[in-house]
Amino acid sequence: MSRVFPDGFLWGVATAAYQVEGAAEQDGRAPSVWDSFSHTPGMIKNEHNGDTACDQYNRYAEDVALIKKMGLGAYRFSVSWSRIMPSGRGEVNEKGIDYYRRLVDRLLNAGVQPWMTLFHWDLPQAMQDDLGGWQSRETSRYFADYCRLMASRFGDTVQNFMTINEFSCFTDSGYYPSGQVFAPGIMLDTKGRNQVRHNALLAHGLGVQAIRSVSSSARVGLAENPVICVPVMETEEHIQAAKIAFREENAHFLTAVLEGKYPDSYLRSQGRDAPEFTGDDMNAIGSPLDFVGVNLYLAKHVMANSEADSGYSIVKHPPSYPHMHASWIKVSPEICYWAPRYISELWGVKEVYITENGCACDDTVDKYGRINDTDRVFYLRNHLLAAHRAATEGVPLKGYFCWSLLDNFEWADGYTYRFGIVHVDFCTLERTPKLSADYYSRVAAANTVL
Ligand code: PNW
Repeated sequence: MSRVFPDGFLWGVATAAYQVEGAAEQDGRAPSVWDSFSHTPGMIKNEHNGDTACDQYNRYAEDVALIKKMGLGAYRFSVSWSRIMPSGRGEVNEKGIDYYRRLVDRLLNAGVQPWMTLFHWDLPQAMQDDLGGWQSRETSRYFADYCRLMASRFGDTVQNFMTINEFSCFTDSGYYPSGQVFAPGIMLDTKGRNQVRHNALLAHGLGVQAIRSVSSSARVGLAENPVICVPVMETEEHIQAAKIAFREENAHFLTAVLEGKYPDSYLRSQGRDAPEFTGDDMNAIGSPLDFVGVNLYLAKHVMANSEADSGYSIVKHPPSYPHMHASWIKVSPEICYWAPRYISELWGVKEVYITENGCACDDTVDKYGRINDTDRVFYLRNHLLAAHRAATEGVPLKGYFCWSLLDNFEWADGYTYRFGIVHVDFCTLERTPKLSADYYSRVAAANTVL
């Protein structure tokens, strides 16, 4: 069986500002909710924070050189909003703009496409303090202003913009935590949570419109982590059930974005807790996109169930289900096939990118100073086989970004989980490519699963 990807398939790596940049107080950057949260005792494992992280702000040249050496075609990074606008609105910090200008220019000179995410969870703290963060629609409007600014400054050099990374991780986990608690770590009631979700969707929609209003060449998408429904087995009834589930389980995020409306079943199920919204909101939220990016980590296995009203049920992972070092990363490579396929079938999306996929491994450095992360290579190979299946069966999957370029600040887990294909020594900040970096770079060069 050929394992060659279609010509032009894009091979990239991804990171996010708060996880890699460091330089928390350099050149006029103001704190984000993640700075405050990580400095609150008890919120992050080992009281770690992103003050220094990988120091990419000062070492971006070295990191771009690594990407170039690996022969990759794209780097997906995010912009720290409070570096650009310290209060989230109003005054622009030109030194912040300059940093991303330097990064983008360096990438372009290295032949690497910059893929810019505008929001990866690090809301300016001032917007939390003054407006109540995502509880306020004002935040959505200010986000659009920030998007307009970035598109007007970078529309000539950056072709691909993503508005928002993963709605659930800064709405549900930030304002209605069940399990993981993320910034700002506030507990709302269901109605409040639903309004926060809506305001986040609105920010995305207004952001898309704002970018398009100043740049006719910009391509706009988002990077969402949908609930990834996969059939328990590939028979017609389970495949259909998982497809219905994919739309229903994502009703309040991806489905609303791609249909420009909340499914009736969602509004009915929320009853009096349903969000308040206008028709204009929904028109903005449903703004056409040039591509849909999905971050793929773990499956929800779905089976057809004629006894359930919905026609399906979700099967819990049995206790012995295999997982990687971070135990929430269950191994289900088929996510890289079913998510792109269902997205194209349900909504007619013409370009899908896997904007993140990867895993944490318990990496060790051997006596030669090498990190032979055969488990990460195993993980990548199997996920890439599933992506290859999609791309060669006619699903419009156009590229893959590995999470992550570097070991970095893994949110509430601090530095305890390593997701990089390049190892970072957090004492010296030295970068050492792992076996998986060698593997991934050969895959990209051959455009083939190896
Ligand atoms: C993503 N889940 O987060 C983020 O985009 C990255 O910043 C992060 O480092 C990476 O995945 C690894 O955690 C997720 O529970 C967090 O399904 C949680 C989930 C998925 C993605």
